Amino acid sequence: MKICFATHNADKAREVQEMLPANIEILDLKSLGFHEEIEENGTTIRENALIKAKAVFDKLNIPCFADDTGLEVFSLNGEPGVFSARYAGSQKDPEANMARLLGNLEGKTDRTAQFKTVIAYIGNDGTEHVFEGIATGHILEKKRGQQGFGYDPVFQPTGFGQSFAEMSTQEKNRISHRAKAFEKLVSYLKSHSQ
Ligand code: ITT
Repeated sequence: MKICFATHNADKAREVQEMLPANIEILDLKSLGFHEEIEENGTTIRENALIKAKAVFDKLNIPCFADDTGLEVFSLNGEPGVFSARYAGSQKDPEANMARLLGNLEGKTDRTAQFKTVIAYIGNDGTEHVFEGIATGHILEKKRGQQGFGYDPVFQPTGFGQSFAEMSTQEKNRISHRAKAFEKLVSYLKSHSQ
């Protein structure tokens, strides 16, 4: 069974492949000759994941999944959410995004937040399935740590004394929003590929 992962990132595709048995083959967009930019113009993380998966399924006609992730801060009404990558502008600069976030939280006592990953999967017959992974935590007053990417230096997961950026990749991957969503997808694919 061949399944497309709607990403241009071959490393992401390899990571998922390693979680799956050999009868399921994960192909990224490049290896399928899909080079178009997909416009992520949804108003939610879920919508964007579905937009990406549908665009690729419509073109390639094989089972396909796409992921989208955002950071939701409760006292900011869920911001940056679907705008996480370009919170401080189209240059998608993580430092500027974190600076804007810390600025917007100045003076607020509630700093609770969650990372959310949504994976949209479209099966052979066009049916849609959605898998969600959440990591709860809070936004720190200041950046801490050098690992990871994006908002990791300002996010401390619930039950831990370290920010995501102070954890090793393996530690973060055990508890992350992305890992949880992919575990759900993988267990679905395993039980539906016989
Ligand atoms: P693709 O859609 O091309 O995969 P993207 O940059 O849009 O890449 P995501 O949808 O996965 O990436 O994430 C949106 C933004 O949220 C991303 O730019 C980061 O700033 C942030 N982000 C996502 N996952 C994160 C994580 O695990 N830790 C910290 N920040 C994260």
